[in-house]
Parts: sequence; structure tokens; C-alpha cells
Amino acid sequence: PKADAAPLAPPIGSESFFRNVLQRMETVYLNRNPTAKQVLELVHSAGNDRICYDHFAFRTFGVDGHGIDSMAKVFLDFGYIQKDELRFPGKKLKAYWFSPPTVSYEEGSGVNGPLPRVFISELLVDQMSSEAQEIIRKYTGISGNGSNYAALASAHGSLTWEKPLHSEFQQLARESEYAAWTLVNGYALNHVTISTHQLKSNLNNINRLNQFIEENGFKLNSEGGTLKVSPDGFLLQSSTVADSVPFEFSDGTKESVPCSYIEFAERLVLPEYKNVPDEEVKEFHRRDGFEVGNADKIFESTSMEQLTRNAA
Ligand code: OOG
Ligand code: NI
Repeated sequence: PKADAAPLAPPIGSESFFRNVLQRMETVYLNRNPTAKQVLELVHSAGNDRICYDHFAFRTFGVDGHGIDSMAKVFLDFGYIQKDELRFPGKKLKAYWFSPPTVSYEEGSGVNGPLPRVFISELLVDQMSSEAQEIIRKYTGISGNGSNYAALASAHGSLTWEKPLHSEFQQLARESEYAAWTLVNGYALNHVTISTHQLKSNLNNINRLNQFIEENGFKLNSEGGTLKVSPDGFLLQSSTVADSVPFEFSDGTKESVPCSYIEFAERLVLPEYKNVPDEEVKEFHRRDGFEVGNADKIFESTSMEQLTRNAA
């Protein structure tokens, strides 16, 4: 997709259809990831009838039409705008984030609230070893035109390729945990992010929310410190460690594999709006976008190092 291809506003054909798609993706995610489900219930029960999502995130293989564009299509078709590119040379990844269209009604909770931003990344497959490339291309090859149905696969909770051999998963995991994750999770929602500042209770501060989550027995990603802070100081993020789920490989081997996690983001009011009264502050007054330094550490929420770490 082209960054300058601004669609006519408002481009949404059927907002309810689009929200239903998001809801199916969310349902697949909540059914697979007990931590995400429990955390949402916990925050909800702590005086937050309404939870707004800051963003949804997906991972892809950047090869044979299976990259960012395959997952971005449904969002672009429903009025999202492609924003900044982010690069992660060490992880051989790149990403784009997408801003949601304006909608007439966003007073609901969850997928019926403000539309989430979207963060989609892709593995730069060409930069991987020939062994890893062979495995990835085998499965994107099996998927074939499956990449045209990324949103359908995500909403349905299905891979667009066959399940891999255990040895193939292990080979990828040695080189890139992102690659191994994507091989077994495909287009599944990687995480949703709770918009911390939009909560109504005193959990609307990310430090208090982090403490509350940990007090309730959940493990947060400790990579680079629990709280990830952008260089400008206005984007604060944290996340749980991913759940692992039983997976049966095509050779019959059964093993737990990393699945999804849940994230928290607090966006502070920008300096130029510091005099706007609290009750008049809108999302556009706050820090927008994403941050490479934060994201680089958030990616580690599905890493073996974080999954096997003892709680602090
Ligand atoms: C995405 C990690 C980055 C953020 O908000 O910066 C991220 C992933 O784990 O796929 O979610
Ligand atoms: Ni995120």
C-alpha cells in the first residue's frame, strides 16, 4: 500500500461488518489465551465498565505476498491510513502502523469503542539463512492464495498453511523466535492493547496498572525494564508474557508453543496541549504512533527467555 493514498472520508461501507470481523479476531484470541482473558476481566471488574483498545497487532512473513500488505488490506479497505515505517535490523523485521478512520459512534467498549490503531510487522525473509528461508517458503508456498484471506484466517483462527514438522519449528526458533511464532500462529491476533489513560478507575496510570496486574499474579515482560518509555517520554508501554498453548505438529509431536499476550499503553498529553482542561482532553491531544525502542522490547513478550523466566 502507498502511504500517500488517502482514501475519501469516510470510506467505511459497513462499519458493523468491520467491527464484527475485529470481534471474531478478538474471540479467537481470548479463547486461546487465558491470561489475556483474565486480565481483561480483572481490569473490567476493577471499576472499568468500558475498556478501549489502543491497538491490535499482527505478525507476517515478508515473502510471496504473505507480508504486511496481506494483513493490511482489510484495514485499508475500511479506511485506515498507513503511517510510519519502523525498522528492527537486529530482529530482521520491519513494521507499519495504521491509524483508524473517524467513525460516528465509538461510545461502546472493546471492539465497539474507538477503533484501534493497527501494528503489522513482517519478517525480512530474504535476510534469513537458506535453511530458514526454505522452511518459510515451503509453508507460504502451501498457503498460495491464502494470503488473500489473511483477515479471514485471523477471524476464523486457522492457519493458511499446513502444520509444520517439529524439527522445522525448532530450526526457525534457533534463528528467530518471531519466525517460529508466525509459523505456528499465522495471522492470529498477536496482542490487543488496553488504552490505559482511557480507563475510568485509578488504573488509568500505567505504573499503578502494572502493579495491580503483578499483585494479581500475572507476569509482565521484564525486557529492558517492565515499563517501556519512548525517548520523548510520552508513550509508555508494558505487556504480559505470552501464554503457551499445546500444539500438535504434523509429525505427531505435541509441545507447548508461545501464543499471544496483552499489552498496556498510556499516551500522555503533548506539551502543546498541556493547558487543555482534563475533561476536554481527546485522543488527538496525546502522543500518537509507536516507538522502535519500545517495540523492540515488546516483541520479546513471546520469547522463550521471557516465558521461562521466574516471576520477579
Ligand atoms: C509487536 C511488538 C511491538 C508495540 O506496541 O510497539 C508492539 C509484536 O510482538 O508482534 O506491539
Ligand atoms: Ni503493541
